[in-house]
Amino acid sequence: MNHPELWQIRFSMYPEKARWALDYKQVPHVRHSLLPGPHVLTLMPRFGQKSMPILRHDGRVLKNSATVLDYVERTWPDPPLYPADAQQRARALEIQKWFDDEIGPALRRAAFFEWLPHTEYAARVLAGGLPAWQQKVYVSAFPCIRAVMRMDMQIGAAGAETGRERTKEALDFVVRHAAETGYLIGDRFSIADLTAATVLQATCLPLEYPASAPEPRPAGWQRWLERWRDHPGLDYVRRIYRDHRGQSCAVSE
Ligand SMILES: N[C@@H](CCC(=O)N[C@@H](CS)C(=O)NCC(=O)O)C(=O)O
Repeated sequence: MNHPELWQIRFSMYPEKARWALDYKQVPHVRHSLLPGPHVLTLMPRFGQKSMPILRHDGRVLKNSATVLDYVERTWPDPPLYPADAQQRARALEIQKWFDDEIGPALRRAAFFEWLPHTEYAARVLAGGLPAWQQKVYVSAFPCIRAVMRMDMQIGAAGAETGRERTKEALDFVVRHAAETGYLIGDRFSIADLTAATVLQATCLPLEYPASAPEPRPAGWQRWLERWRDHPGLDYVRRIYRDHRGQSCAVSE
């Protein structure tokens, strides 16, 4: 059986979009989980790109989460993630693009600003699931890896401030636009909700998110979560995860 293969980081938003779409459509797939840092050595020689998700299926290689989701939608159309109506579909894809290109990177800068300084905690979450000795090696290497991540994602105090503003803007957006039907487009779950909930999951860590965020949490990370605790947008994120995330269809990880 020719299963699609997904290259991913477990604890990350854009690969989560791809996992969710495949799980939602009950497509069995193989996940290759990589660690930030060493991932470059695996991906660059093979795909000439270091950012994930990357999906390989039937001789095709799809890069970038929107392209991956478009392929998944066309290849396994049921249940649909794209609205049937052309205007609604265009609007849903616009919302996906806004979350992908603007909100995601801004939110990630703000969240990582609080999260990355906690070496042991951050490295162990990223290396979750690996044997203890590999986690230990990763913790030791993490200060160097983190320096590259900070440069790559332009993480700093100014970006964190903007990131918090944009996160609030996005939470306000979902409250406003899902007020009538519970969904961002029309009256059913679509790619717009999948993307919004995925990008915003870091504000409330829904139970169904398939990566762990163990307690006790370091102070900065706890402060980030408490900042959003009373925002009504979290009800939307948790509800979308609870009602639509579904079970993993990974055949091996
Ligand atoms: N716009 C891209 C963003 C992808 C992205 O930033 N992926 C992150 C994981 S959340 C990544 O792979 N980072 C590692 C790197 O770029 O080296 C998409 O939608 O796929």
